[in-house]
Amino acid sequence: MPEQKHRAPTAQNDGQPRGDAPAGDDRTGTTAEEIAASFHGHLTRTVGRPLERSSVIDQYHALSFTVRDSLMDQWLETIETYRQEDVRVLGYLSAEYLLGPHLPNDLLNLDLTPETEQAMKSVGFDLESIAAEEPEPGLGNGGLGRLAACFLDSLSTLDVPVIGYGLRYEFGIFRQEIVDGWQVETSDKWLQFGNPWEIQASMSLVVGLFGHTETYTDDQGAVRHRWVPGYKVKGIPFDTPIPGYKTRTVNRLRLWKSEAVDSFDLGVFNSGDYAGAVRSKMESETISKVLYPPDEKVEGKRLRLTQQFFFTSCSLQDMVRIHLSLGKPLEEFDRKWTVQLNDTHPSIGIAELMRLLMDEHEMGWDDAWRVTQTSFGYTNHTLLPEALERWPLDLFGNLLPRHLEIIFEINQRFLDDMRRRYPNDDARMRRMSIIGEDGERTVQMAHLAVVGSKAVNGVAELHTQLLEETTLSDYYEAFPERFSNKTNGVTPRRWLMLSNPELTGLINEAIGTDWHKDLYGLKLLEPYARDTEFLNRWRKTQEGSKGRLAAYIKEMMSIDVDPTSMFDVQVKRLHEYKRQHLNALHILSLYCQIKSGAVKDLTPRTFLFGGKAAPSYTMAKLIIKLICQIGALVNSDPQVNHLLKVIFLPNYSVSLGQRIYPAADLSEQISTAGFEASGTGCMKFMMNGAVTLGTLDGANIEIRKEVGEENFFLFGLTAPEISDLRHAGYNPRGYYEKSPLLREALDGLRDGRFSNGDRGLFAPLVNDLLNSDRYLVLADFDAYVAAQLEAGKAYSDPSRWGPMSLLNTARSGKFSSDRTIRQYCEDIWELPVGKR
Ligand code: 26V
Repeated sequence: MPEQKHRAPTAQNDGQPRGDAPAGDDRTGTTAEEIAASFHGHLTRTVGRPLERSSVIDQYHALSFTVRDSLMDQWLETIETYRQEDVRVLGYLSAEYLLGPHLPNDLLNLDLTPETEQAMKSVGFDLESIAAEEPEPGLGNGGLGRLAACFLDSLSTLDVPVIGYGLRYEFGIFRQEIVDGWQVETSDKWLQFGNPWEIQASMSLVVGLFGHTETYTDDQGAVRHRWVPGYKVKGIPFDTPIPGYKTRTVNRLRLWKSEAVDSFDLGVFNSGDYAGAVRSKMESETISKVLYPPDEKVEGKRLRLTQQFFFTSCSLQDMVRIHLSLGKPLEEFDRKWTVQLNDTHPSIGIAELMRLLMDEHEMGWDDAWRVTQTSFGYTNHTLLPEALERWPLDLFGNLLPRHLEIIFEINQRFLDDMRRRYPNDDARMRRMSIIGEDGERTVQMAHLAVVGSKAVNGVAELHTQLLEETTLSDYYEAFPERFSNKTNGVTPRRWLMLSNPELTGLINEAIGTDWHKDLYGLKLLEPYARDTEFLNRWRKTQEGSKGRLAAYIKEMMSIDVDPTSMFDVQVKRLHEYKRQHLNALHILSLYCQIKSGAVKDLTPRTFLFGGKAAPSYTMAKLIIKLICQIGALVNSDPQVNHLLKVIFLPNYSVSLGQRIYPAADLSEQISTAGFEASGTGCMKFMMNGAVTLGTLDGANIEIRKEVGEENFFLFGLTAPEISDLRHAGYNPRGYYEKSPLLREALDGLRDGRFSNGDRGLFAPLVNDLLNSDRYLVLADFDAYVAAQLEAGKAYSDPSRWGPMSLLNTARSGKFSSDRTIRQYCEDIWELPVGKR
């Protein structure tokens, strides 16, 4: 749909200016006066508060309803266009969406920010303060969920028809507080004051659980199977409009809430069992209650599988329902729909679509398999073996008995086929089976996803290569044509234009605005890398962002940081493979060197950290404590604190990220090579002009290729070197003994020098590093210190740093999620991309 700022034609409004129509009657007007009138209308009629006694949260609700009105017209128009053009649609299945605040983003995409600012001013309010009231929908843990949100933005911007499907968690990712240096989790009640961005659709679907299966003969004498569930729950859809940037396309995100089929058992209630009467309601509602952190162990395992099945079944039933309502035969399901599995969480969908087609719509196995297998695509997001989902057979069969039968049959037919291709190769058959037989028997969801999909992809070049060579090598050998790489990307709307309006203004001034929809257009900035005057403005702009972050730190944590110091930032989930402790050990080493007088003229640095640790991940929580402990030590020491500051910013989130990326000088991407599938934070830093210090891992490799090796600080072992080292036998103690800096830092930790004499506090961490060090922190330490030194030197010379920073932005075009989505559309989804 073409770019157009004005209102959609409606029955009352044919798109022509309406002359004397009273202001306030049209709720989708785009002038400041019309927005103010609509806002006023919502404040009084929808929220029910007079202007003068309204709270900021009332104002936030009224303004959100105002913006939503504009979205709804375009939404209806989009749906009508899709219907008339009978378009192919992407069903994107994801257990997580980390959307971030809607209001400022939707205003940007609708191109209504200046008018809305003016409208709010005209009624005596401030848009920024109103927007600050929005609770962030934190329906994800990290990169995987944020990627899904960036994809939705790009899909709408490129006019691609999609329904994003997921779970409407009542409690999103926990809020993180830091108490005495330790992470403390509190629940995230993001829905407590209502959510103006969602609309409950007036329908529901039923999902079965537990029970047994039956075989019967139908009227035509055919033998059929059916599932008799022991328990049923209702799925209620809540839709959120997803506008594209300067296009009239508004797609939908449909999130499912679970409810009891009968919310209240009156019979049981009348018999006097009051608690029993509400129990089933509570159990049903538990399904969409909480977002799981990624490392929960046995507890909750069944609930997690239930969540996955619940939202996947609702979503597929919804697609089938829409398909049939269009009068289409289910044999053509795969022509109308392409279904993407965002990791294995929704991969039970392969068995569920088979069941829907065969048991509920009487399709034969071969047709159902053809439709299923050509409908699905699977994206893998991690190589960590402990993160690959495997369900114990008895748990799975108890909850989903019919699906287990279908999976057994898929597996049998698949292995029969493989046996014909690889005769007498039992070892290969065992490796490829969907049913794992090592120890406890399991259903291996990644195997099901590969067998049941037409396309499999990794999320960065190295990651895809490692998938093909290691984790999924047997499958790659059998079906190489199914595999491809789709390097991740991030939306430049949220991560540059919205979060860094100052830099955006400077770029627009220099090269115009074509880059907003084609990020490769940033290349036009390259000549400015030789323009001293422009580089000065570039630096000033970044210092402005650093100043604002410094003010935020002062307000939240009462700590002064110097905006002219180098901002060295690591923000991401806490995990040992991401090696926040490598960063921390380096800071400790600098501290020791300053104290001993070995180092005097250091480039002043502010080390910033942020990120959440999974609640049961003890080592990750200890690493947070370590960072905070170092912060307490360093920040209060007058001998050191003019050179070093260490800040752990609590409750890292999308909105906090938007404050941090524009203020970063150095982007820490220091995972052990081969472990970070892609990383997407690295791309947000790069777009905002931060220089990367990193290993050859994930998307870092491609960032370095784009920006040039002279504009990237590289260190550390490569993935093949690590594999060789492990084979030869890795001995972390050897590195400890050889490196005086490392010895000083680790010994200090062990002796309690940094923890007021408490020798036990960091012992688990030190012992782990010295005795096993699975992520090779010690092997990479000296190289990391050297790269840090080099980065510090470069920063202290503005004539060197300025061009580096600018070229990072100029060469970040590849890392727009628009590019990623175009590749999925072309290679996997077979979907046309709208005109730019
Ligand atoms: C899951 C688990 C579960 C068990 C314990 C350890 C652990 C560690 C990580 C995970 C994450 C699984 C999926 C995920 O979030 N992957 C991330 O996906 C991003 C988007 O593709 C990508 O940029 C990140 O590199 C990748 O970690």
